[in-house]
Amino acid sequence: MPHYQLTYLDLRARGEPIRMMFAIAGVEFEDVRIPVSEWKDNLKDTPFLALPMIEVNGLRFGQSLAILRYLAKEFGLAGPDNLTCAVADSFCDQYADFMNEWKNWHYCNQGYTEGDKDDLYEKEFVPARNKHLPFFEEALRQSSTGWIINTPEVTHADLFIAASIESTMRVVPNHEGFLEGFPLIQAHQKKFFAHPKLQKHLAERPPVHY
Ligand SMILES: N[C@@H](CCC(=O)N[C@@H](CS)C(=O)NCC(=O)O)C(=O)O
Repeated sequence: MPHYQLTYLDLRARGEPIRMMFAIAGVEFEDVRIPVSEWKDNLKDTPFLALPMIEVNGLRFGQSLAILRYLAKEFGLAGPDNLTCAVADSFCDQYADFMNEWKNWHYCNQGYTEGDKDDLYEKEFVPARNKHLPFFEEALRQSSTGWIINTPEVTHADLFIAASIESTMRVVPNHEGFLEGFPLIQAHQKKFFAHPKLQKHLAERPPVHY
């Protein structure tokens, strides 16, 4: 088994799906957490001036979804065949597009940038939420297993979407209202967070802001 070292901020956000991947696979990894106050000082050693970054047997690479897909393939959590894996990838990319559409609001809301956070929330976050969440609700409506790609077991798409929704809900002003009108996504959150192999990680992870 390679030595895995994940470097990310002391946040859940883009690092937590990767940490949860290790937890569900039952694989040890080194969890390097950079304090948010030291974020920008630590970017120069990363491949794309951004975190997360993983080091596997001395090789470093970035981009959270590339990391997640690689690990899913290594650990047998990428679906039963390439086509299923590609569909899972498409749902991960779709949620990443969603996050990118409200990034300006998020950075302003967290105090990382200047701006009118209430205006950005109405103009950026709300329309993005109303556009993207129905895609995931519809996928779950078509699933007979309760997992997003209708697989018998969890895939990286379930993991990325459930972990990202959890982080998103911690930053939105109306936490519970975020999933209002999307009962199948709510059920998917419950199913994912009840996964037996996740319980130790959930009990032991630091209680960070998001
Ligand atoms: N698409 C990249 C985005 C990475 C990203 O934006 N990371 C943030 C932290 S969550 C960062 O370090 N940004 C660098 C900066 O803002 O200068 C990924 O998913 O890994």
